Amino acid sequence: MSVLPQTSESVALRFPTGFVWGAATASFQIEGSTTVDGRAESIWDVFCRRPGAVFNGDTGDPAADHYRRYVEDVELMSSLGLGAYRFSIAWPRLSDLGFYDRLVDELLDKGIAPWATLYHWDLPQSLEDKGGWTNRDTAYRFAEYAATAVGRLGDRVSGWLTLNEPWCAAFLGYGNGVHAPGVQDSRAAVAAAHHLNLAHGLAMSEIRAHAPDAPAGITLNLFPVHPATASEADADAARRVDGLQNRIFLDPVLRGEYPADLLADLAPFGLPELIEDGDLEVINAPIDLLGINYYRAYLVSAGDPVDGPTEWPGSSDVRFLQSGHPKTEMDWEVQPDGLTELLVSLTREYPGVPLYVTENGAAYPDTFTEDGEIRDTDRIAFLDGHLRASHTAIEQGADLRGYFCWTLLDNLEWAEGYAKRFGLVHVDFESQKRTLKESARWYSNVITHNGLPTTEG
Ligand code: IFM
Repeated sequence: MSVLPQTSESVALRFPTGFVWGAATASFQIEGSTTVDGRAESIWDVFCRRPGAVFNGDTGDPAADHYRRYVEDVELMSSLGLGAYRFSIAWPRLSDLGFYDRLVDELLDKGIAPWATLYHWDLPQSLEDKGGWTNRDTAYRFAEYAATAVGRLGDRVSGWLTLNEPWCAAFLGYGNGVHAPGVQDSRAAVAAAHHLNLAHGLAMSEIRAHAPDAPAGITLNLFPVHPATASEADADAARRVDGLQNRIFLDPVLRGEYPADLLADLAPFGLPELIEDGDLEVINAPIDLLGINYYRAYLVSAGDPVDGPTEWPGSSDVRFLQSGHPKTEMDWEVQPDGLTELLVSLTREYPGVPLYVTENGAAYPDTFTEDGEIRDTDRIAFLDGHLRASHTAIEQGADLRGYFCWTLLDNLEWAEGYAKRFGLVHVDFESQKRTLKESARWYSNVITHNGLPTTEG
């Protein structure tokens, strides 16, 4: 059976009317042009120059050259029928936001709703020189930046997200050092996490001031966490990982408190002392939507603590196990059921917040056929499975309002460089030629029909 729904009659799983269909990107991963129009240096520019930090010594140039080719790229989005486009604003471009002005106008011109993320990891290096996210002051500088960016674009942006995946910024950036700025210090990672939470809350108030009618929230990378066995030790490992990955952001943002067990786990790393009077009220500012980036679930067991840098402060004893599912090129297991579980449990545990999948997608070793096509049936199966899982979640009561595929264009996959391709659209980084993968056409059909075919193709 064809993977493409040919007629509306063949569409079995229809999504709710008004469901938002989009694709997501991030500034540093696609823009290139890192030294033009007054752009300042970011922590990722510096990190990319560190020998061995990024695969192949790749850097933010040329990326997908989107800064110069955005008109062509918006045309591509339009040809796919995207209803929304989630991009991020580069804080280092604060002195000249003209590019985003033009991008937003171009999107609106083509009938595509612009969704903007204020922070997708490109912190100005000048702030890192003062301690970066370990310095509480960075949260206040972020609020100033938010005021300027939202003041400039707030009349036209459809949805705002303060932060993308603060877990990565804190625990990969300052914990195991795999991401910029490459610090390896558990106390620093915990401080970064709290200051990112504070930055989110402060920025929410700037969004309200400058774009009072626009829905706004935060995007978190969330994982269902399961213990490998029924043992107390494994259950405790799962509890700790769930705290460090999920509840450390969900609970202060949506409940106005850090969970008691997490506060105790992170006491040796200074979390209680970081929290000043009034912080939790700021962080608990009402949000209109929660963005969820979902890639996989975790299966964990307890083991012996491991020495050395870790992204799991106080939990270096936890082992992450395979559960036997097929894997993507990132070596991540394909677990669509985890998305259903996550969405349903979020609606149950944190009721009242509309949910959007703001990222979901997969890297595969795309190859061209002789006729110049990329038949990425593995990516289509991945997306199909996760959309079915999203639909099941809606049927089970999850308040899911939209889905943004990660990602529009092949790009710089952070420390993995250009080697890992997540795009719906193939990019030849030398010629900058764009080629639609079969998944792009498949996704376009899903959007057109607001639904999926009866059986997986
Ligand atoms: O490429 C990243 C993106 O920047 C953040 N979420 C996960 C993606 C895939 O690793």
